[in-house]
Amino acid sequence: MHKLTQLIQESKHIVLSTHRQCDGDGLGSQLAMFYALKKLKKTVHLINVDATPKKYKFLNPEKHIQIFENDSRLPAEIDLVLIFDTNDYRLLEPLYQKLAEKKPKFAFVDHHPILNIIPAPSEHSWIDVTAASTGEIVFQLIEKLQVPWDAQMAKAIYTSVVFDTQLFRYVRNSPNSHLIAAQLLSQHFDIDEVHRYLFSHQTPEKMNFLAKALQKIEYTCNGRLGLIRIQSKDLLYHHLDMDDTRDLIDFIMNIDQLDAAVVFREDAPDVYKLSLRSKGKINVLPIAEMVGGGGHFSASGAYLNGKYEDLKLQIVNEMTKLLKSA
Ligand SMILES: [Mn+2]
Repeated sequence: MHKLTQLIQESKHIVLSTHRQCDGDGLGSQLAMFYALKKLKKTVHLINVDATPKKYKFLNPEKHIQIFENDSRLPAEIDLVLIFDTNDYRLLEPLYQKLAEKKPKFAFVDHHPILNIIPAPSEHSWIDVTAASTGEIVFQLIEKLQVPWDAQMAKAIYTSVVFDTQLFRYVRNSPNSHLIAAQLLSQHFDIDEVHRYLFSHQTPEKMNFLAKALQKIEYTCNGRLGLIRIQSKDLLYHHLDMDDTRDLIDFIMNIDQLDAAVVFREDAPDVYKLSLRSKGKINVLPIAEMVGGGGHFSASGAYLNGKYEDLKLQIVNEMTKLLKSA
C-alpha cells in the first residue's frame, strides 16, 4: 500500500480503467479515484473498453469516461495506469496492449484471487482478496493519500460497496463494509438514489424476461444445481441488453435448495458468457479458470466458444463432480 501511494504521488499523468462489461464496483472505484486525483492536481484520463450500462447513469459516467476503440488516440503522456476490480489484463484488451506500448507503470487495485494461467500482476499492484469490494481498497488508498472526502467521492465508493456486497449480504465475515459505509454517509449524498438505481431499476420488459427465464430453470444433481440458458433472441425480444441479465443468477441463488447455479448467456453465435455461483464452502473458481475465465471463490465466470450442448455437458459434468465432493 505504501509503495502504491508513493507511486501515485510521483506520477503526473494517470489513466484509470476497469474490466470490460464494467459493474458498480469497478466504476465506483474508478470514479472515486478520478475525483481524488483531480484534487491532487493530476492529469487523469478514464478509459474503458466498452460503454457503461445505463443503470449507472446516476454517476454521470459519460461526463468523464472515454470509450476505447481500436483507432482511438491515447493521451500523449502516461506515467501510471491504475486498473480496478480485476487483475486480469485480458479483460481490458485491446486497450491494455495499446497502453503497454507507451511503457507506463501498471498497478492493479483489486480483490480477486490471482489466476495461475496469466502472468502475475505488476509489483505495484494492491490485491486484497479479503476485501468484499474493490471500493473498500480504494477507500483506504484515498485515506492514505490524505485527500479530503466530498459527497461525489463518497457516493462513488458507497456504490462500489453496496453493489459488490449486494446491500451488505456478502460482507466476507468482516465489519469493514459497514464501517466504511458509515464513514462515507457523513458526506450526505442521496443513498436512496444509489439503492434505487442499483437494485430497483427494473422495467416491465425486464420482469417479463425474468418470468420466462425463471420458468426454464433446469434442475440437476438432485435439485442442487440450477441452470439457465439465455439466448440472444430472448434479449432482442424484450429489448434488453447484456447488463440486464447480470442479476438473474443472483436471483436464482435465492432458491433455498440450490447449492450452485450456472447461467449461459449467448453473446454471439457459438459465443457464451458463462456465470457460476455457489454457496458455503463450494469453490467454483477452479472451474472458471479451467475454461479460461476467473473471478471469486463463489462467483466466477468465463467467455466460451463452442456449441451450446457441448459446453453445457462439460460445465454440468464439472459442477456435478464438485457438488458430489463437497
Ligand atoms: Mn468487485
